[in-house]
Parts: sequence; C-alpha cells; structure tokens
Amino acid sequence: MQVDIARREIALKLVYYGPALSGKTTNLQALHRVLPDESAGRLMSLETRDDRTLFFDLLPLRIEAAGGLKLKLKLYTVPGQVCHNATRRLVLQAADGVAFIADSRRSEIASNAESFQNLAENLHVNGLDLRRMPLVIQFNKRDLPDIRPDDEIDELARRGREPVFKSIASEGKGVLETFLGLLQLTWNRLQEEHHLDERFGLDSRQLLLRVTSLLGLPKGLVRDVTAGPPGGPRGG
Ligand SMILES: Nc1nc2c(ncn2[C@@H]2O[C@H](COP(=O)(O)OP(=O)(O)OP(=O)(O)O)[C@@H](O)[C@H]2O)c(=O)[nH]1
Ligand SMILES: [Mg+2]
Repeated sequence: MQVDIARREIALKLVYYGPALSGKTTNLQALHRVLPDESAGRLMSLETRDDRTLFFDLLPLRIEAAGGLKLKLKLYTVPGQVCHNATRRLVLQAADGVAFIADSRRSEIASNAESFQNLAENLHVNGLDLRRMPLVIQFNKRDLPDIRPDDEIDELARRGREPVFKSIASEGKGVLETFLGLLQLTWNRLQEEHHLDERFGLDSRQLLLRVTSLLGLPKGLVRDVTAGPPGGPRGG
C-alpha cells in the first residue's frame, strides 16, 4: 500500500492468482466491461498467446471516495502456467490482497491445490504471510459439467475462513462480488494496521457503499465479508 496523506491518496495492489486457465484474465476483462470509463483505465494484457497469459494483465482503477479520498487500485493477474513461477513471484511483490480464482471442475482439484500451495510459497518468498493476507476465493466456471456441487463449495466455505464466491466469469457473473469482497477485506486489514478510518473518516462498509454507488452498481452486491478466526482449514 502507498499512502499519500497530503494528496489523500491510497494506492492498493490486488492480485488475481490461480491455476492456468481458471479465468483470471476473464475476471479482469469482465470488470473492465462493466465499470464506467471514468473509473477504469485501459486493460493492459502483456504478452498473451492462445488465451494464455505469459506475463501479466493490469487493470488500473481510480475511485474518488468520500472527502476527496482517492483510491488507486491496481488489479493484476499472474500467469497460471506452472512454468511462469518467476513472473508470479514478481507480480505478487507488495500485494495488498489476493483473489484466488479456482476452477470448479472436479478434474481441477489437484491443480487448484497445487496453485494454492504455490501462492503460499511465493508470498513467503516475498516476505508476506498467507495467514495475514486479505484473501478471497472464487470458484469459477459454474456453468461447466462435472463441477463440484454447490453444497460441497458451501461446506468448504463454512470450514475455511476466506469468503468464497461462485462465478461464471465468462458471463460476468460473480465477478463484481469477488472484487468488492476483496476490496472490503483488504481495507479492513489495512484499517487495523494503519487506522485508515481515523485518518480518512470512513469504515470499510461505508467505503464499499461509496464505491458501489460511484461505480453505478446496485447496493445489494455488497456482502459483509468480515473474516473469521485466522488459520482455519482451507479447501483444495
Ligand atoms: N465455460 C466457462 N469458461 C470460462 C469461464 N471463465 C473463463 N472461461 C474460459 O476459460 C479460458 C481461460 O480463461 P482465462 O481468463 O484466459 O484464464 P487465465 O486464468 O487467465 O489463464 P492463464 O493466463 O493461463 O493463467 C478462456 O477460454 C475463457 O473464456 C467460465 O466461467 N465458464
Ligand atoms: Mg491469464
């Protein structure tokens, strides 16, 4: 996080992580489509081949919240293919929050788990701690056959501490909810550490309501994602 008190500016880095082809780039594309032009900048996709990200994508967002507070968000995706680990590490540097995009298909359980493990390792290498990192999990591709059923995902959500979202990113479903959940969780964490509420006079729920209304989104999208106790089990 970068805070510029004088200019009332906060810059946050949010990273979309997950196995290859789980839909990370698709999430950013969907956000770019629905967010108003005055908030969302250009979606930069650096080097892609056949749908695969070779470097990263970046979607910059600029949101003017309460009392002249400017939020600058940088949304990144990592390349999911196993061979691009060095790039994933680089992109994760100084991340303020992570959205883990899992593929809902039964066939992808092992690659989701492997990618999650890889996330933990790469955070560690960057001096970050998975248990302290604001993290939301998205189970994407809910439209495909042979996915893990809703009740199984709900059970994982109950057992874990991370907020879980179900989505069909290719249809834009669940994408905003995931993003807003991540933003709220990230704000909550930074608030604890840096007392942002005192400095800027708004709590995370107020921030979210501001952001949704500025972005022209329905209020109902905001779900309170205050995290449970740390260190709970997580789903594969
Ligand atoms: N059926 C279905 N397809 C999806 C969904 N989300 C993404 N896809 C498709 O899955 C493929 C991979 O999506 P990407 O967003 O490029 O995946 P990625 O996670 O960025 O992949 P890497 O860059 O290789 O890490 C594309 O063909 C998408 O259109 C979904 O919810 N349902
Ligand atoms: Mg990609």
